[in-house]
Amino acid sequence: MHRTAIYPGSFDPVTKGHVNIIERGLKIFDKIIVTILCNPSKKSFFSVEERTEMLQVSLKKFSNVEIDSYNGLLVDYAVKREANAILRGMRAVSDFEYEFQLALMNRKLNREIQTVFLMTSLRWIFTSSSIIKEAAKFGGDISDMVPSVVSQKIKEKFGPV
Ligand code: COD
Repeated sequence: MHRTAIYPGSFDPVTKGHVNIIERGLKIFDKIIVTILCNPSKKSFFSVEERTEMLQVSLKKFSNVEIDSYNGLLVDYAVKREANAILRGMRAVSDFEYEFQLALMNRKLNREIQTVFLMTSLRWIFTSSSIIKEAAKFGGDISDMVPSVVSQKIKEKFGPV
């Protein structure tokens, strides 16, 4: 059986923490579709086009990863793409409550699609797109926490880091 997972997120921007989850996910799934969706509680910094481009460059070494974006419900998208699972990453206990709510709501909306959680590598436990943007805004060096294309793009937006 061919197993496809959707890895959904804001990816605003993609970080090495996200890449770590994708690498781990590829040990379980034959294909991962990394999909940019709208999180209504977050105001996006990069456009969908910019985020797509950063994901494409950062993930080009993986042949069985596809990048996409969707405007709507995650479970509808998963059905449309005939995916078996939703892949999510866990950093710390602080992620748990939100991830739990999201997984249970998605299960209520569609009982067939399972959510699979993978733990990040210890190295990326404090890495988040939000903290990276905050540090970069005030001149902090975030270059080792994001793929080089992201570091470059952030420099263009905020000036040298
Ligand atoms: N290490 C490991 N995992 C990480 C790291 C890290 N350093 N950083 C982030 N992650 C994980 C996150 O825990 C998450 O699992 C995933 O990577 C993506 O993270 P984000 O922050 O880019 O994405 P989110 O959490 O904003 O994504 C939320 C969605 C966009 C998926 C959600 O809002 C959604 O599904 N929207 C569409 C509407 C919908 O269907 N909503 C749900 C039902 S109401």
